[in-house]
Amino acid sequence: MSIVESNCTLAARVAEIAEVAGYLWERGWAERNGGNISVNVTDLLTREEAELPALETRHLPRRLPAVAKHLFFVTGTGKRMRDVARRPMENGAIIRLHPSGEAYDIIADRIISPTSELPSHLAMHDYMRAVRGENTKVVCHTHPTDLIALTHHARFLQPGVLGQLLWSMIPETRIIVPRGVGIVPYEIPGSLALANATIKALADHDVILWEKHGCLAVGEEVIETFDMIDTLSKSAQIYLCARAAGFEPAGMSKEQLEGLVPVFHLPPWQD
Ligand code: 2HA
Ligand code: ZN
Repeated sequence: MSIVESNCTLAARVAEIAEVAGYLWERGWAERNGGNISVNVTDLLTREEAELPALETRHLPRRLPAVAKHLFFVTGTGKRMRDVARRPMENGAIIRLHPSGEAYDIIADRIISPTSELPSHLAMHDYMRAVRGENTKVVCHTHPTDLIALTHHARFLQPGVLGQLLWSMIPETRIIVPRGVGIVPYEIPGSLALANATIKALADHDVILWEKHGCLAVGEEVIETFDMIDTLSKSAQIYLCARAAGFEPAGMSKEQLEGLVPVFHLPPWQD
């Protein structure tokens, strides 16, 4: 029997992940096996479920003390988001970190190898747990065409430039992504260099763009990470539509952007 058949709280969380996986595919952000999702589910498993025998054990490239003994749902390597949407437990796995934080067990439902980005995701969960506390449970990575296109321009790789531009396209972006976007220069997918640069950027942002690769968002709920990326993508589309129509969009003025801060209780922008 699948673990989600006996645990309706876990089943509800996995259903949310499946729903968002479907959105990533429908948006055209998840070609083939593009993208990956991990969610900390430690609070959702019973003691007996958390102690299920290891189906397989694997070592991690570095010790992650803040998530030792934690449990995660992670999408599988080589798995397609459109398949995660339909059959999440056949395209993802529940893993448990060892008390040492140096290895993990795959415990349910079957041996599905976690995403190639697992060491990066876990390093981010470890960082978030240590720095932000227990509520930031989700890491979602995907390949939004419009946002990736913008990372191909040197001007947008300068700190703050793309974040300000995307904010200035519609008021919602400033409100829904109040900490703006971080930019990480190109690194090999799945590498620790990419993970380390991303963790640095997460100190100031909830959404990070990886040059010529994709987007990564962290949050409390998987739907919240989707909403942030979706809103940024909307801004990118408005910018690109205006450029395709032959003009540079005016963008919201500094005053218009600053007017949102007290109304929506937003953190002010720091250059
Ligand atoms: O999981 O998107 O970055 C496939 C990827 C790697
Ligand atoms: Zn990717």
